[in-house]
Parts: sequence; structure tokens; C-alpha cells
Amino acid sequence: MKIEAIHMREIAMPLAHPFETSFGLTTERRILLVELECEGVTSWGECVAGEHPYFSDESIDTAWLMTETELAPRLLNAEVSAGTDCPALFEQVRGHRMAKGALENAVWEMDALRQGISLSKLLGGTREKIPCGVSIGIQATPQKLMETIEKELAAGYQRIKLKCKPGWDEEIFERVRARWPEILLSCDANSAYRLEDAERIAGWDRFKLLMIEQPLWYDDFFFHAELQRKLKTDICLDECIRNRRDARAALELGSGRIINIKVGRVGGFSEAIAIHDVAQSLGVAVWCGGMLEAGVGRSHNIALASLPNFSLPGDVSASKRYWAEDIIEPEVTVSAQDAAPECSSQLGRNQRSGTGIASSVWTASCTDIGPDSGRKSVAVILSFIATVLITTRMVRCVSSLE
Ligand code: OSB
Ligand code: MG
Repeated sequence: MKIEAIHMREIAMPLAHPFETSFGLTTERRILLVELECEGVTSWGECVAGEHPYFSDESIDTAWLMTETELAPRLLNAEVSAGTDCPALFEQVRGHRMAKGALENAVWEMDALRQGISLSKLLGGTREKIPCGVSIGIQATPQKLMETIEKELAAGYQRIKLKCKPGWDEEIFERVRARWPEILLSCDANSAYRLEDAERIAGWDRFKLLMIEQPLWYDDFFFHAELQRKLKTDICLDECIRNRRDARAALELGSGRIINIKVGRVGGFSEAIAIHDVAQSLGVAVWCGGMLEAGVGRSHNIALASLPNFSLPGDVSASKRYWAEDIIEPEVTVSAQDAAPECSSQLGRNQRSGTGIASSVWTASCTDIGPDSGRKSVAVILSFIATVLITTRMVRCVSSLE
């Protein structure tokens, strides 16, 4: 495949509800999308970097700069046989994994489109059913949180993850557990704690959390191992796992017992798959994280989550949890279903007239979720050809570096 043109666009997307984590409040996302062209086929990638470098050291502005000046020029007119060729193309540029991931994932999507197979299949996906959970931000009041949890459980989500920080932790877990003693419950600190909190965090074993995500520094796994030794609850690593070597080192050190794989954080599908494989070989479960993606990134996450070792519910939720209107059509939907759902696949082309934007395909297989004994389960429809609708949200556009 020779990549003949690359287009970069920034769009602005207001979140349906503000999302608060220990590192800040997000009310609107600025999203960098890349579009590739090759012999009449168009494919897309979404960069997950936030507006500020608060989750990692990348931001949309650093990603834009690196994509325009370093990465896209390396990919443009390059002869690539598959997405797996991208890491070597980009190797000279250190870091900037979220920027690299957007381009690499667009190459994988291009490959799937040209071969006429689903992205899930190309990635090595085997699952037709993907367990889905939700990540719930810090709320204005505990009461508001309880209402939100109630709504998400009613929608069928299988795991509730609570964002936490000092001041929004044990009292909250206490209340939630008092009301829902049995649900799969986890928390995500986004690096809000320090070693002096270790004894207090060890006390959280009483809440029977499925995991505690990234309690300590974003770039640490040495001290996470020290903390993990004091806990019965599993630590899940997110921010600090950048690649397969980190995954291996962290798991061998005992820094955690679960890994959250985010395809953007690790620089694209090639590395995400490698981390999945390392974890699998060590008998460690992984799950698919999210970064408040719009539809392009969301679809890519779903395809990734179809790999076999993604055995825990991911932060893979419906478009409407985040957006009044997503940028893909159809949107990612999740429907509560009783018992084993049918595999829904829609393969029609949905073209909304007048947008002037090319359409793109995500075919994964389908969907649904998890354990079940009469409980509701959730289906994500992930086999579709979606149109990307972005004209009304465009902030800037650079067309191709041709
Ligand atoms: O740590 O998983 C995280 C959102 C932004 C940045 C970091 C994280 C998150 C989430 C949201 O938890 C997950 C989602 O997209 O649903
Ligand atoms: Mg996290």
C-alpha cells in the first residue's frame, strides 16, 4: 500500500457530561483525526491525546506538531505492507506514542478495508462478545454518583469503575458497597496517591474491589510493586505501561496483576497486541481502556477488545454516554439484552448526504457481554460501515502533505 495522501483535522466536541478525574475536569474534547488515502480507499485514525498533558506528556498540540512535521512525512508515499510496518517507520522519533498510534491505526484500518475483512479479524480478534464496563467520573455529590451508577447498571454494564482521589475514595466506596455489595467494582486514581497512603489503601481490601488502577506516579512501577505487596486487591497498571518491555518488567516485578491496554497510550495496534501477548504468556488478564474517544477511536478500541486475552470488562461504552452526536454513523450503541444476545451486524453503508466526507469501515464482529445468570447484558454493535461526520465541528485542517 502506498499512502498517497494524509489529511489532519482537529475537531471540537463538547462532552454530554463533564468528566472529572484526579488530574482535572474535561468539558470539551479537542480531537485530532487523521485520514489516509490509498487507491481510492480512505481510512481514519483518532489521536487520543488530551487538550493538556495531564494524563501523559502528550497533548493534542504536541501530537499535531509531531504528526505534521515528523510522522506524516515518514508515512506519506511510503510503501507499507501492513500496520506492523509503522513502528519501524516512526522509530527515529522518540515518544509521541499517541500521535504515532493515530497514523498506525489508520494504516491497519486501510489494510482491513483493502482486504475486505474486519479490523477485528486483521488484529487477531476471536471474541464475538465483548464485556463492557463504564468509567464514572468524580461527581458533584455522592448522591449524584449513586444515581449515575444506578442508571449504568440498569443499562446492563458489567463493571463500574469509579474515578477516585484523596477526599473522594473510602467514604464513596463504603456507600456504593452498602448499596451494591456484589457488583464488579473498581477504582482509578490516575496517580493521585503516594507511598504514605499505602496503609490506608491496604484498608480498601474490605471493599472487595476488582482492582485499583494506577494509584501511584504515572511513570512508576517500582513503588507500585512495594504497594502491591501490601494489598490483597490487584493493582491495575495504566499510565506507566508504554510498551511490551514495560509490561514484562512490571509484571515480573509484581507492580500489578492486571493491565489496562489503551491503544493510543502504547503507540498503536502493533504494540497493543504485543502487550496483550506478553500478559497472556504470563497468565495476566488485560482489558481495553478508553480515553473519551469519539467514534473512530471508539470503534478501534472495540476491534482491539475482541482479542482473546481481553477477558475483563473494558471501558468500551456507547457513543451516547459521551456525545450528543458522535462523528460516526451509525454510532456505537450498547443495548441491554436479556440472556445471550444475537450477534448484530450491520453492513449497510450509511451515507449522510451533504457532508462531503468520505465514509469509512469498521468491521469487527459483534458483541455482547459477559457473565450471565438472568442478569442483563450489554451488546455493542461493532460490525458496521460508518460515515465520518465532522464538518460542523472542524477547527483546523491540513491537507496532505501531498
Ligand atoms: O485513566 O482510564 C483512564 C479518561 C481519560 C483519561 C484517562 C482515563 C479515562 C477514563 C475514561 O477512565 C474511559 C472511557 O473512555 O470510557
Ligand atoms: Mg486509568
